[in-house]
Amino acid sequence: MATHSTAEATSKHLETLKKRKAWRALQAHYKGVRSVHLRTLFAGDPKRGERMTAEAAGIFLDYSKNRVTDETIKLLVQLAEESGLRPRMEAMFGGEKINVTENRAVLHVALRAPKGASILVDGENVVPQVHAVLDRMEDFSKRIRTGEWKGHTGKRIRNVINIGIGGSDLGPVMAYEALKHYSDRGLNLRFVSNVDGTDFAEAVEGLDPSETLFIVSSKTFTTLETMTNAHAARAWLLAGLGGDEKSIARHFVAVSTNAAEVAKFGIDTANMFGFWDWVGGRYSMDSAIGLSTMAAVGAENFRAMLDGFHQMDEHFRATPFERNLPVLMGLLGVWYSDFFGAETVAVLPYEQYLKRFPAYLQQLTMESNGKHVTLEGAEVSYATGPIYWGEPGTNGQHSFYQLIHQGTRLIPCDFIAFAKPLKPLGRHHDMLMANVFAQTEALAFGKTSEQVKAEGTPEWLAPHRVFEGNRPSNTILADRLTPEVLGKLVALYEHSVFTQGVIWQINSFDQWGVELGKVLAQRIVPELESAAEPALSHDSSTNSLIRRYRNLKE
Ligand code: G6Q
Repeated sequence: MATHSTAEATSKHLETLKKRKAWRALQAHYKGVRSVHLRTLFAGDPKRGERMTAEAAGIFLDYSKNRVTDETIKLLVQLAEESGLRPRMEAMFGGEKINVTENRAVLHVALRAPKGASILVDGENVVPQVHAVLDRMEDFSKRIRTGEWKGHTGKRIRNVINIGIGGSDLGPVMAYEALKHYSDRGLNLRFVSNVDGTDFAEAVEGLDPSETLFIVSSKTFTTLETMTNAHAARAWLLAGLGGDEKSIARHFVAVSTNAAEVAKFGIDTANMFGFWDWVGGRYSMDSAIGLSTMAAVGAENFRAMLDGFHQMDEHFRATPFERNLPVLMGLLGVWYSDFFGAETVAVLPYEQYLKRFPAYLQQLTMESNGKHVTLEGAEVSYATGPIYWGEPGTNGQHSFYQLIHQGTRLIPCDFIAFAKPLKPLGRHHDMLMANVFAQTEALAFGKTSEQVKAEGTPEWLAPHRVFEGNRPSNTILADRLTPEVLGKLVALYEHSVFTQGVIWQINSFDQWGVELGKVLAQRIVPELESAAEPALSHDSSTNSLIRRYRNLKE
C-alpha cells in the first residue's frame, strides 16, 4: 500500500527496535543510571541546570531534571538516527503517503506553510489551496466580526456554536480557551460535541436563534454525534425562526471535505470551508477546522498562530537532534516508557488559559501512539504511547500531586509556564511561578530522612514526611501565551509524538481503535428503539444490560 519511496525510506529501519545497537546500549546503560539520584547528578555537575537546556523560537526547555546523563542523551539521539527519524521526517514534509493503513499523506505542516512554499501531493502543490481557504476563512470571519453577516431576520450574529467531535472539537475548544484573552467578547462562542442531548441543550440555553450561527465541523460529514447534533441544531433554529428553510443558509456553515453530504444537509456549499484527506482530525486545528478560532480571535491572530506552528516545524526539520526540542522531548518519553516502565505523563500548564490543553494533548498523543502493531503489522514487544493527563497548576497541587511526590509510580511531568501573565494582578504571577519552580525542585530533590528529623519531626512520623525525590520533569518556559506561542507549543507536541511513533515503528496517523465501538453502537441503537422486544444475541452481560435499560427507560 505504501508508495515505493516511503517503503524504501522505512524498510531499512524496520528491523526490530530491540535489536538496534543503540537500544541494546541503552539497556545496558539503564542498569547503571536507574538508581542514580538527581541529587548526585546535580552535585557532580554544577552547570547541569544551564547545560541541559535547549531553546528554539522563543520556547525554552530545561530538561536537566530528568534522570539522564550526557551518555543517555547521546544514546537516545543515536536511537533516533538508527530508527530513521531523519528520512521519516523528510517523507512526512515531502508529502509521501506515510499513513500507510489509510494510504494518505500526513501534511499538517502544509497548513502553516507560508505563501509561496511548495509542498507536493501526487504532483500537485497544495500550498496555494491552503491559502485560498485561509483567505475565504478570513473574509467570513471579518463579516461575522463586523456584523456585516446578518442572520435570517436581519439581526447581527452574536453566538457562534461549533458542532464537531474529536479532532473537530478538541482543537477548537482548546484554542478558543487558550486565546480567549485575544477574543472578541461581543461574540459568544460555544461548542457541542457529545451525543448526550444535554450538551446541545446547554449550548443553546438562553440563546436567540436569530442571532446564532452554527459551524458544523466534520471532515467526513457522516459522524454520528456531529450529524445528530447538527440535525438538532437545524430543528432548534427552524422552530425559533418560524420554520423557514431559507434561514438555514444564513445560520449554518460547514467545515468539511465532503461537499456532497454538506449539500444534502441543506448548507450552501458556497458557505463550506474545505480541507483535505492529508489532514488528520487531531492535526486539524490549524485548518478550516479552526474557523471558530478565527471568528473568535480574528484572522491576524490566527495567522500569527500558524506562523508559530511553522517556526516550530522549521526548527524540527533543521536542527540537530541533540538540540531539537520535539526530538528531545520525544526521546525522553521513550526513555521513561520503555526503560523505566513509566505508564503516564502529566502535563501541567501553569496558565489558566491552557486549562483544556491536557485534554487536547490526550487525543493528540494517545490516539496517535496508542498502537500495538508496527507499520508492518507485527506485534510490538515494547511499550508504546503512555497515558497523558493533567490539570492546570496550581489546582493539581492540592489534589493529585501527592501521588506524584510520594506515590509508588514514576510519573514524568511537563511543566509549562510563561514569564509574563496576560492578566497581571498584584503578586499573583510571582506566586504562580514560585510554585512551578518549587514543584520541580521538590520532585527532583525531595527531602531526606535526615532533613526531616533535623526539623524535630518525631521518629515515627518521619517516614511520612520524607520525599524521596528523583522524580523527573521538563520545564517549558516561554515569554507570554500569544497566538504565535500557542502554535509553537502544539507543534512541539505534534512532532514529539511523531518522533516517538518513528522510534516505536508504529503508524501515528490512523485510529482504527475507535472503529469497533462505533460499529457495535450502530447495531445496538435499533435494539434500544424497537417497540417489539428484540431478539438479542450479544454476550449475557450486554444482553441483560440492554433489557434492563429497555425496562427502565421512559
Ligand atoms: C482524529 C480522529 C477523530 C475525528 C472525529 C471526527 O484524528 O480522526 O477524532 O476527528 O471522529 O471526525 P469528523 O471530522 O469526520 O466528524
